[in-house]
Formats: sequence, structure tokens, C-alpha cells
Amino acid sequence: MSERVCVIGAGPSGLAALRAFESAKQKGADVPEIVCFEKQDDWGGLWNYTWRTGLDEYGEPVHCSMYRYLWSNGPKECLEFADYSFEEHFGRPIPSYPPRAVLADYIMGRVEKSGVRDYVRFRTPVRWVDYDQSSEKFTVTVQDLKNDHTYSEEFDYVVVANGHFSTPNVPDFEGLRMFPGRVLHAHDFRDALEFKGKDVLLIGASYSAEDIGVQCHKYGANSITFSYRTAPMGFDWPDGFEEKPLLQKVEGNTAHFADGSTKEVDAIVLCTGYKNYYPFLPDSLRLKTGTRLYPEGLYKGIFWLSNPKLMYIGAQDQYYTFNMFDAQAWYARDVVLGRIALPSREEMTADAKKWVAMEEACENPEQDIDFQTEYVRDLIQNTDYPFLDVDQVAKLFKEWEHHKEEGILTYRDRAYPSVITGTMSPVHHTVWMKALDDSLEAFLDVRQAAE
Ligand code: FAD
Ligand code: NA7
Repeated sequence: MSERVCVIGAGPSGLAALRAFESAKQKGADVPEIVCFEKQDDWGGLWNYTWRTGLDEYGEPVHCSMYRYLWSNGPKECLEFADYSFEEHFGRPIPSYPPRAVLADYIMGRVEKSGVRDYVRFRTPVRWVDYDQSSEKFTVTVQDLKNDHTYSEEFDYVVVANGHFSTPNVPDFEGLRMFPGRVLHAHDFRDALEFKGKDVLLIGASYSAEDIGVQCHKYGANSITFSYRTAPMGFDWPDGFEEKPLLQKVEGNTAHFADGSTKEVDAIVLCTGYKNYYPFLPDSLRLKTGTRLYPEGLYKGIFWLSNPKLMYIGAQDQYYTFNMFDAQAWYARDVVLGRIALPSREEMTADAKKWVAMEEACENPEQDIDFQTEYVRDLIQNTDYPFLDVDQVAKLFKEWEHHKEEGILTYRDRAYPSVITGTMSPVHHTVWMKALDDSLEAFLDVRQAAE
């Protein structure tokens, strides 16, 4: 096959695309040439941790939004690849909430084994993508950072997989400019120990606020105050936590909230989310969306309606992650291979509208989980992606939600059965609040086992 596919980004979504094509190739299919451009020096996307913030050594915005001591914020059983179980990777069952390094090892282990590294050009950010109607080809312009060389190549398809939790949404608040303590966005948060003994204010009421707040508490912050715009998270917070309505202004160290109350704080972390950001795409190809479960303009949540040769993987908000990216990648691959025929533009538009309406009708997290479950089911039933019992995954997601409500500091001590192998996961050797070492070795108890 002489066609060429460009994949932008070698995070979990881009790697799912590489893996999908490789899997077809191994089964004897004639697959196009795949080229993946990755701006970082290794694959893994957000899971590729760096101490850096701001700009990197080449002047590129640092992609990483992850931080030290980050543990999975959902059960690993909900994200397990259907074609590569945790048991297969680690040679035994492991606990349900691994730290970042363990999940990174798992994600990268699958692709290391499948030998797709040769497809990736590292340290090569995509700068621009154009589509020529007459030749029906994309021209992708990239910069080879190591050799400081910009060049362009032609492709028949482009898969956009650059992630959308890296470019921060950074609002301003009155008085922040003169605040005497540290002000940062969650994107730049790296080490909770920096906030030991401090009174920390976190703006936002979602995953980042919750997890960074809990983590600062775990590593010795004096107090955690959350400030919400729409609604509080409402967990049964232990002593040392409080939730306040929206920050109105800061005077010196004093934070003033919408209910008239105040709090003296030492540091402020803006946990105000991220932007879907595609600076390398012209208006005609660019998804313009906020963080949502079904962005408008995409058929099957993947294909750009006005030019379905452009595909987005992982562009939606996520309950499901790695296995959803797989479901999308397998579907996209089958369209490229001609195994699935796309319907007419009108039919695709009508179908996408139907899903958007279903998403907009969701009123609570359980309905959101059901929505994304139906979405993943719809994709996988049309490809040869191995069977994934999404009803079981949805059940675990709902249990996870309840377990968080029962104990925001203890939910990570739970264990769940693998949806893929059926094996019950062991309980971790240390309760999460006391597990201060987040290394792979400590988690897997390798050092202890060796003694
Ligand atoms: P990313 O992981 O962001 O990867 C995108 C890749 O594209 C990066 O390697 C980047 O360098 C590259 N790239 C960007 N721009 C360009 C360009 N112009 N040219 C070339 N390459 C480019 N999910 C979970 O399942 N469990 C968790 O516990 C969890 N915790 C999270 C915690 C945090 C703080 C955050 C921010 C997210 C978390 N997630 C978690 C969700 C996360 O989005 C997914 O796990 C996953 O990383 C998404 O994969 P992706 O490939 O779509 O994007
Ligand atoms: P989310 O889930 O998009 O949440 C962003 C939060 O920030 C949300 O509570 C927003 O409030 C709040 N927000 C956004 N803008 C503002 C302003 N201007 N003022 C106050 N509050 C604001 O992002 P997260 O970073 O928490 O999570 C992203 C991923 O990272 C997630 O997948 C995790 O796995 C880790 P709202 O509720 O909309 O009023």
C-alpha cells in the first residue's frame, strides 16, 4: 500500500493508533506507511514525567501536566487494554491504583513489545497541516529540533493525538498580581513537598483541585481550601480541608470569597482546567471545543466532518482512557484500510448531532459514565479489537465514584477484579495515605522481595 498516515503525538492516543495498524499488519494486512511525529524526546505523552515547567531546552512549551507522587485517580481495571493485561505485563496481578511510573511502564511496555518505535520521529513537533483539495493530500510541516531543520511531507490521512490536558486555562483574579506567595496553574505543579506546612488555596472543583489538594495534605500542608465557581465537590472532607465559593480578590495573603468569608493563604494553585489547543491546524480543520464528552464536529467522536481523512483520537473528556483510545484507533484504522465505509456527510452529521444531544442530556456522573460506555461499545463492536466487557467497566467506574464519596483519602486502598482476566487485584501493601514513595520498585515491592 503506498498511502501514508501521519500521527501527531506519541502519547497513549497516538500509541493506540500505532498499535492498531501494527496489529493489522501482524495479521497479514497491507497497511499504509505510518509516521508519528512527537515533540518530546520519548513516548508516553503526559505519563512521560519531567521536572521542567514553562519552556523546555528547545524553547517548546513543556507538555507534562503530571506531578511527583501522582497515583492513578481511577481503578486501573477501568483503563486496561483488552489486548494486553496488567497481569501479562507485570507477570502477576498488581493493586488497583498504581502510581504514575507503574502506569507509564505498562503503557510503554505494550508498544515496546510490538516494535513500533521505528515509526516515531522524536523531538519533531508538527508546526502546520494543510490540505490540498486537488491532490487530496495533507502537507505536514514539522521541525526537527535536534537538527534545527524544518521540512514538509505529504500524507493521505492525519491522526491528531496531541492531547488536551497540557495547555492550561489560566483565569486572572483581582490582586493576584501582588500576592506575596506562589501562584501557579496545576500544569506547573510538580512537588507537594513545596507546600509542606503551608495554607494552600486551590481554585477549581474538579479532578486537579481534588487530587492536588489531597496530595498537598498527604505531604504535610497545613490547610487546604478549595474555591468553586459552580458547585463544591462535596466530599466528606476530613479536618484541614474546606470548600468556599469563588475567589473574588486577594489582598496581601488574604483571599476573599463570594460569601464574604476570608482565608489567609500562602500559595494559590489554579486548578482551572485545560484547553483543546491545535495551533498547527488551519480553521478549516481545527476542532474548536471545550472539555466535553462529545465534541461537536466529529463523526464517531473521531472523524472531522468536513474532511474525515483528518481524525482526532482522545479529543474528548475522559472517564475511559487507554481502552477508549484503542477503540477509536481500531475504528480509524479500519476506515483507512477500507474495512469500514463512512456514510454520507449528511448521515455522519446527523449521527454526530444525535450523540451531542445524548451527551447534553446527561445530568450526573453516572449518566456520563453510561454515555461514554455506549460510545466505546459502539466503536468496538465494529472492529476486531478484543472483547471488552464495557458493562463491567461501567460498573467499576460507578463503584469508584461511590468509594470516593465514602472516603476521599481511602478510596485508593480498594481493590477490583480485572475486566480482562477476571483476576481479583491484591490490596496494596501500604495504605495510600502512608505510601509516600511512588516509585515502581516500592509499589511492586521489588526491593523488599529482593531482601
Ligand atoms: P497526551 O498524553 O497529552 O499525549 C499527547 C502527545 O502529543 C504528547 O507526547 C505531546 O508531546 C505530543 N504533542 C503535542 N503537541 C505536539 C505537536 N505539535 N507535534 C508533535 N507532538 C505533539 N488518565 C488515566 O487513565 N488515569 C489517570 O490517573 C490520569 N491522571 C491524569 C492526571 C493528570 C494531571 C492529567 C493532566 C491527566 C490524567 N489522565 C489520566 C488523563 C490523560 O489525558 C490520559 O491518561 C492520556 O495521557 C491521554 O493521552 P493522549 O495521547 O491523548 O494525550
Ligand atoms: P476540568 O475537569 O476541566 O475542571 C476544571 C475546573 O476548573 C472546573 O471545576 C471549573 O469550574 C474550574 N474553572 C474553570 N475556569 C474557571 C474560572 N475562571 N474560575 C473558577 N473556576 C474555573 O480540569 P481538571 O484539571 O480538574 O482535570 C483535567 C484532567 O486532569 C482530568 O482528566 C484528570 O484526570 C486530571 P466549573 O465546575 O466548570 O464551574
